[in-house]
Amino acid sequence: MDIERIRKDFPVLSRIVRDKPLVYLDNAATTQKPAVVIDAIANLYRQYNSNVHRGVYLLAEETTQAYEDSREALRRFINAESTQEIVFTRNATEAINLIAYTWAEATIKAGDEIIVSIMEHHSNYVPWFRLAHKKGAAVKIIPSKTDGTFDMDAYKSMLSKKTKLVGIAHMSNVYGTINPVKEITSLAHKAGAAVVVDGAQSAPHIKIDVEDLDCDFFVLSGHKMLGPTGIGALYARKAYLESMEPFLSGGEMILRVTLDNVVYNELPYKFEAGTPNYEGAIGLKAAIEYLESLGRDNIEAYERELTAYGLEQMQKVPGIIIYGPTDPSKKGGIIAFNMEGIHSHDIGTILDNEGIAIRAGHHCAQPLMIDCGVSAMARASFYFYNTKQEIDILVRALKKTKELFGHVA
Ligand code: C6P
Repeated sequence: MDIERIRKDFPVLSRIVRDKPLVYLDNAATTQKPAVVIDAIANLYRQYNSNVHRGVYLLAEETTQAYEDSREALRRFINAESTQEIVFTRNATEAINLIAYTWAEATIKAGDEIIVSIMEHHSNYVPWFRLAHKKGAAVKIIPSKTDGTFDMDAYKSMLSKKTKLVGIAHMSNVYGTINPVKEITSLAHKAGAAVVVDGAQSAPHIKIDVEDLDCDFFVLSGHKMLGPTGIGALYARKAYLESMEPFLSGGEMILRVTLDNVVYNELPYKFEAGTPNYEGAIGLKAAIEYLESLGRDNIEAYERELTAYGLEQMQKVPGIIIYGPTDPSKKGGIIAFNMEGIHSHDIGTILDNEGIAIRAGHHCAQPLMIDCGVSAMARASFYFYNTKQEIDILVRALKKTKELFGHVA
């Protein structure tokens, strides 16, 4: 991994902000885009733009082909069996809502139980909470262990015949914990429950094999893996998609409409009503190819090294409190923290003055904030284009923050 060369592929990384070189450490929120992604989108509009699956002219064929090539790229990326199992959505949130409003709506009954972990992003919590409320079902929350890892014993004790669904983040967007989803899935299946894996944070960083994970549903967001915003995906086993009612209806999702009947389209189009975001899909394909060209094992290995270095260096900052595992083998490149006596928004503002972009707030994971007894955290999150030098800049700025607020703490 020649990081200096790789960084040149990302135009925004050479920006100067607040008179300092940009240090972008908010990759869990969204990632920056390489020129190949930007160019793929510009090229679509300059060369061949048309609607997909409709026209019979050359431009329409080209755009349709590019859109479907993206589906195939994503199938390969997560090792799904068939492109019929890949539904394009706006993002991970929409993919989870699709499951909630179709399969879960038809399946979950009064007295049933849905199990989620305390680490879930609101996207994998609120839809289940709402559904349970509507149906008279219950949501059970798996705690995490004191080191921020998944509590397997607690999970096992919650599983029962009542469990219909298990929703689990593959990688926590706060703790960075990588959860043992294969084991979680296997236990859920033994109890007769379906499993939704939220891969929004894992797909950009670790190799995904939905066949091996054996999950029923897997969701991701393109913008977190170098792709454009507004494109994400739902992977679902074909048998599930076949049994599910459409989520949205209108154009594209039908095969035939008569005066008194509607025949739904084949998979996956039954779930893609309206003109899809083919621009986003085409950008996402370029992102996937870029990630594959770097080598996903190389990305994983480099990020593990970066995370280990970040944990080691950040722990040296006086008064810092780090949340989640401090063992780099148990997590991805996400480090959430607070500093004694300093609000995370103040940390974010001071770092911004140094050209450093991090996120501060509740990270759309308020149940976890409550569990940690805080209302907010600061969070640095890395991607393969970050460097140890950038972590040094972050650590220096954190020490400066501590000095500035020293009298308060
Ligand atoms: N987390 C973060 O800063 P969308 O917004 O649909 O692209 O992704 C939702 C989502 C779902 N699951 C997990 C684990 C996530 O981290 C996110 C998005 C961002 O942490 C934005 S809130």
